[in-house]
Formats: sequence, C-alpha cells, structure tokens
Amino acid sequence: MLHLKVFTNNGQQSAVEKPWRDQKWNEEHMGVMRQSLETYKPNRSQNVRTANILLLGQIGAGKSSFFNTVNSIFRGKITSQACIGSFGHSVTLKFNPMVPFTYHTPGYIKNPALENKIHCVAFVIDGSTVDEMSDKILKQLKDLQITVNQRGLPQIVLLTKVDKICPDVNADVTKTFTSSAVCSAVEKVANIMGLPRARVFPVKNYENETGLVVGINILVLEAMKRCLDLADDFIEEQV
Ligand SMILES: Nc1nc2c(ncn2[C@@H]2O[C@H](COP(=O)(O)OP(=O)(O)O)[C@@H](O)[C@H]2O)c(=O)[nH]1
Ligand SMILES: [Mg+2]
Repeated sequence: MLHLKVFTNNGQQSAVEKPWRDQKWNEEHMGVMRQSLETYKPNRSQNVRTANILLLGQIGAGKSSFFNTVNSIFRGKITSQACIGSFGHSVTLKFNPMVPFTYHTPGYIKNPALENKIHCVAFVIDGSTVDEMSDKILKQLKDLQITVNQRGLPQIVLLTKVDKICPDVNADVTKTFTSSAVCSAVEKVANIMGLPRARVFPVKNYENETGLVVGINILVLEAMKRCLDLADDFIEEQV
C-alpha cells in the first residue's frame, strides 16, 4: 500500500511524507560512501587504472562546480580548483568537464586504448531551468546523447541546483526526496533523456557554502557511486 500525504501551500510547493527515493542522510553513511569511492579501483581490468567520466552540459549548468564539489568532499574542505584536471591525491577518478567534445578537442586520441576512453557520461542539467528548456537546448542535448548512445556509453544525469527548485530543499538539502518539485523535475528530465528515473541524481553543488555539509556530500557521492558502477560495467564488457 502506498501512503502519501501531500501538503500544499498556495498550489506551488508541496512535500510528500514518504520519500520518493530511499536515502540515508547520516554522517556515518557519508563516511562509508566516501571511503568506498576513495578506495575505488576499476574492477577486473589490469589495464584500466582510472575511470574516466565525461561531464556534458550547457554553459552554466554546473559542471565546474560539480567537479569542485567532488574535489572539496575528498579534500575535506571547500576548494575551487582549476576547471579541468584530476583529483589531488587520487588517481582513480578523472573528469573532463570540457564541452563540446569533438574530434578537434585538444587531447583527442584517435582509436584510444580502453584506459583512455570515456567510461561513463554524466549529463549535467540545471534543475532550475528544466521547465523552461528551449527547443534549441533540447535538441543539443538529444544530439549529444545520440553520439553517446552510438558509443554504447552508460549515462547518468546530474540534476544540479536543487536548492533553486524548492525552498524546503534550499533550507535543508535532506528534504530533496520528499520534495514534489524535485520529484517532478527528475521525472521530466528522465522523460526528456529517455532514461530511468533512477539514473537522474538531484545534486547541490558547493557555491555559497563556507563549510562542508553532510547532505550535500551524500547527494554527490550517491551520484558518483552510480557513475563508477556503470563505468565498471562498461569496462568489464570491453575486456
Ligand atoms: N544555487 C546553486 N548554484 C549553482 C549550483 N551549481 C552551480 N551553481 C552556480 O551556477 C553557475 C554556473 O556554474 P558552473 O559550474 O560555472 O557551470 P559550468 O559552465 O557548467 O561549468 C555558477 O554561478 C555556480 O555558482 C547549485 O547546485 N546551486
Ligand atoms: Mg565550467
């Protein structure tokens, strides 16, 4: 039986009592997640030492911020490093937040070894603009996705700026999965991208914070974990 209670106020915001996605929010869970990502190594493949994740999305979607947020989580403090690079002490994760990615992109390798290939794509979509995405932007996204699909690459969506979708979430990020506004943004993006809802990860990037926040870390770590699991699957299928 599904028990839902919807609280509505001026028809705009509503919260559901039962979360629409299960999520642990405690510090211990965050520690476990962080630890497991810190020690992550791509599975069962001697030649691939790092998982390469490509962040794709519009300018302003939050790619650099996401990169910096992940970096901050692993450094244990807020950092804003260069936009492109890899994590300070970890060689297991590499991001390339560059967009658009074409044959003319510096560093493009023709016929790369598996180690140098992209292993998972994360589409970065600004959650606060989901309701007003222009046809042009939608087409760009779908075109990018066609290329990604042709390469058989696994995909997730990082739905950024959840704080701007819902005031409750802005006040407390642990309200993400009881927010019906976030829920419908996730549904909408899943439909647009033709992906299961479980592939869409609402996240909040560090932008105005002066210290780390457990809930923010957890949202980002959950997305990273799924991305790396998918990267693993992809790597295993190739060898
Ligand atoms: N409120 C809020 N602002 C964000 C978030 N993520 C990014 N931003 C802001 O959005 C703007 C664009 O972000 P940026 O990372 O530069 O986007 P990029 O062009 O995709 O690299 C910056 O002003 C960020 O501070 C978020 O989760 N919440
Ligand atoms: Mg950027």
